[in-house]
Formats: sequence, C-alpha cells, structure tokens
Amino acid sequence: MLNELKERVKNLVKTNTEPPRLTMRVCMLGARGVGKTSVITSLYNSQKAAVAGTQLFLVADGDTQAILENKKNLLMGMFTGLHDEGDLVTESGLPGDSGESLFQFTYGMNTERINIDLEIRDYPGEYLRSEADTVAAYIREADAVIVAIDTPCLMEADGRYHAGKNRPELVTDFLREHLASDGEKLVLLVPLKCEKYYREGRIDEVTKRVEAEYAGLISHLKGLRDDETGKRSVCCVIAPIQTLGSVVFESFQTGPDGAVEEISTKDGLPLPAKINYRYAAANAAYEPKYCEQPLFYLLAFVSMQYRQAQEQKNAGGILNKLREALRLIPHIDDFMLEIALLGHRRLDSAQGYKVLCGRGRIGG
Ligand SMILES: Nc1nc2c(ncn2[C@@H]2O[C@H](COP(=O)(O)OP(=O)(O)OP(=O)(O)O)[C@@H](O)[C@H]2O)c(=O)[nH]1
Ligand SMILES: [Mg+2]
Repeated sequence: MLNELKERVKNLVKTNTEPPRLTMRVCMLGARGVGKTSVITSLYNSQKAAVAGTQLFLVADGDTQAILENKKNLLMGMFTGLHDEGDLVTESGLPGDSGESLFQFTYGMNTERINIDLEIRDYPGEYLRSEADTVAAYIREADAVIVAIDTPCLMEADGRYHAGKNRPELVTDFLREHLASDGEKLVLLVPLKCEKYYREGRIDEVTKRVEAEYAGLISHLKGLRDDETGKRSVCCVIAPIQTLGSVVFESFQTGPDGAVEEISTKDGLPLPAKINYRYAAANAAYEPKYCEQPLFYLLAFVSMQYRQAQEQKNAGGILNKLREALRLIPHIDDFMLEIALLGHRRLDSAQGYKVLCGRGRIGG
C-alpha cells in the first residue's frame, strides 16, 4: 500500500489535492485446485465475523460478493445430508477457475467516512511460467504474497507428491527473482487442509516441514534489506489454516494392487490420482479455523508501515511527502488505530504459527 503511494508521491505534482485512495494488495500463489478460492471464501467470512463488534466493517465489492457466496454454498453443500464420523466426503468435483481471479473488498469505519480497499488476486501455479511478467508485475505492487501449500501432499507418503503439487522450486526461483530489496513485503507460507495434523497434535511437524522444504526461499527472504535503512524488508510467517474445519485427510486412493494410483505431471513428477477426505464427526459442519489470521497479519503489517511513516517526523524527501499525502485523508489516524488493534489479534507462536523473519515489520 505505502509502496504504491511512495511511487505516486515520487511523481507528485503540486496540483494534486484529491485524497489518495489506499489499496492493500495480496497476491496468492498455489496449485490448481489446491483450494485458493475456498480459502478466500473462508477468509472473507471469518474476517467479517472478526470485525463485528469493532469500529470497522468489511464488504465484498463488485462480482466478488456473488462469487464468494456461490463458493460458500458449494462448500457448505459438502456438509448437507446425514453422515457419520469417518464417512468419506464426496467432492463436488466442480471445475476450478480457468485462470487468475480477482477479489475486491473494502474495509470501512462505521463512524467515519474512510476506507481502504483490499484486493486479492490468485494465480494458479503454471502462471509462474506462462504468465511470468503479469504475476511479477502484480507482486511488485503487492503488500503481501500468500503461498498456498497443499499440506497432505507435503506431509504424506514421505512428501512424495510435494514437488509435483506445490512446485516449491518454481515458487522459490520466482520469488528469488522478483522480490527485490526495494519493497517492503509480507510473505505468508500458508499450509492448507491442516485439519488432520491439528487433530493429531502434529501441527508443529507441519511447520518444521515447511521450514525444511522452503529453506532456500526463507534464507533469501531473510537476506533482503531495505536500501535506505538497512533493515529487513520482508516479514515471513508460517500461517497454517483449516479451510473447512471438520474434514480430514484420509488417504491417497489405491488401486486393486494396494498401491497408490498415480498420475504424472507433464514434466514427469508423480501426483495422486485422487485424494480421499473423511468427516471428523457425525454431522460435521462447515467451520473454518484460523482463516482470519492472514488478514490480521496484513493489517499488522500495513499499520506498522503507517506508524513508521508517521514517526519519521524529520525525514526529508520521499517520507515527508508520503506523510503529507497521508494527511490528506480525513480520520486516517483513527482508522489506522482500529486496523492496528485488529492486527494485534494475530496468532504469534501458537498453533503452528511462526514468524521466521522481519518481526519488526509487524510491530514486534
Ligand atoms: N477436503 C478439502 N477439500 C477442499 C478444501 N478446500 C477446498 N477443497 C475442495 O477442493 C476443490 C478445489 O477448491 P478451490 O478453492 O476451487 O481451488 P482453487 O485453488 O481455487 O482452484 P483453481 O481455481 O482451479 O486453481 C473444491 O472442490 C473444494 O471443495 C479443504 O480444506 N479440504
Ligand atoms: Mg480458484
């Protein structure tokens, strides 16, 4: 958000008196069908519940409301009808989205006329190859990058399907190339479908496995410094979530010979032909968990950027102009205070959450 504003302020012409409209941008990367749209659905519903009772509200704009409503109905449909604990979940089998998707929201304040837009774009994994320039350009603008990780593929069968599904090398190389030191970023590594590991008390194993499998990426992010201040420019966090809450990984589908039925990616990596999930309880319901957390982190990150811009009172040049631009927005202080309060509700080092670097970027 402030990166974008800094860009604009760099070219600020004195005649510009319109208050700038602030937008937080999130880029979500993840395999086809890993559950990106489902996560955004759960994230929106959880965040809407989280802001209830605060001064803030969150609304979905444009087509987003209808798309997410539709997706929510599909997800809830997985829980209709009678089922017993252990019954296999029948997948809706609906096709995913054809390419990138755009989701637009606005955070507003009940008492004042002020708002910040939130934009989330998701890109399927293969876009890192076929549409590299588009994704790279968006990442440059974005405040946060979410790397969605299929957890059963990471954890089961000794991680045999991790490379084919999650493409850790592709993601690492891409972010190495396109996350430069000149922009402050929040990078969230988000293991999805973690229900099984939470229930078995093994969520810390998931965190450790993410750290090991993404070690190259993490060490690169730790090394990125702000050109001006020499401080870490990236905050990187492992943030596991449960998109559905009461459906757990059961098995990779096996054939008559008892071996896992496999398919192969174009470049020859193995993938399971089918993944079975089961209900964790009789008449389980749609109850996502921790889905509000990625946005709490984003809000903590953005409010910290704001605070730092405010604190550098005697800074010259760009920061000074940035502060002037922010001052044009009425009630921004009150609003940012509310944002910061929500940001404090993030899980820190519990339930598999771990801040790997750049803690100062989210307020310590
Ligand atoms: N068991 C289980 N299934 C899930 C979960 N999240 C999503 N699904 C299912 O996985 C399928 C794909 O989910 P989407 O959210 O559409 O995945 P996507 O990453 O947006 O897919 P594309 O848009 O095709 O790239 C859907 O049929 C969901 O019902 C989850 O946490 N657990
Ligand atoms: Mg999708």
